Amino acid sequence: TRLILATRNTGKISELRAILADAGLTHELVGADAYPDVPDVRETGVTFAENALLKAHTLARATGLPAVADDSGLCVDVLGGAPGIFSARWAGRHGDDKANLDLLLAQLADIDDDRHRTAHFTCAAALALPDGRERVVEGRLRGVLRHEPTGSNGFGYDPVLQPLGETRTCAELTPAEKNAISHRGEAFRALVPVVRELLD
Ligand code: ITT
Repeated sequence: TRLILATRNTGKISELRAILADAGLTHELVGADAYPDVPDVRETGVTFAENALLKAHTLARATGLPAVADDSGLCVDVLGGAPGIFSARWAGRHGDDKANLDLLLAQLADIDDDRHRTAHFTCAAALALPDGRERVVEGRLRGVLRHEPTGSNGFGYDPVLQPLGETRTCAELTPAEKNAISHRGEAFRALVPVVRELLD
């Protein structure tokens, strides 16, 4: 059966395909771009979980198929958890990774002590069925924020987050290395048994 990936973020889609395939999910995975008539979801929730559920329900209702969604972001301790759910549009324009990253580094420019540059990525992974049933789980990746972007893999804030216990940034890890430890990997590996239980 088909499972909709309720996202238009190409970085997420390629990670999700790998994570879900590695976890043994055999459903045909179709991105939201295959349904251009479905309008962009307004992310009006105040938590990652709420926004992930909004996206999953919108696509499930519109397509009549089960849908999974990812709402994620970077939470910086010294900024009180910002950018958080606003990570994709921190500098203004939605999805401008370069501008978001430059703004974040500028905001942290005066903080030299690594103990005050701690942050984590959070990912909420939601499943929604056309009949309204829903599930949501979360994953986290903790790390420290570098002063300069390094590496060219991944997307978003990957070039500045160095996971705890790593000497490389997320953007220097291979996709498989990142998925093995990432917030997205943790959340979607936890969602797979739930997908199996509800869909099979
Ligand atoms: P969809 O709503 O279509 O899924 P989006 O990019 O708008 O795509 P979000 O609202 O969940 O998705 O925003 C996620 C942002 O958080 C993303 O644009 C990045 O800036 C950041 N982010 C999330 N996961 C990340 C990761 O694994 N590595 C780096 N940055 C990440």
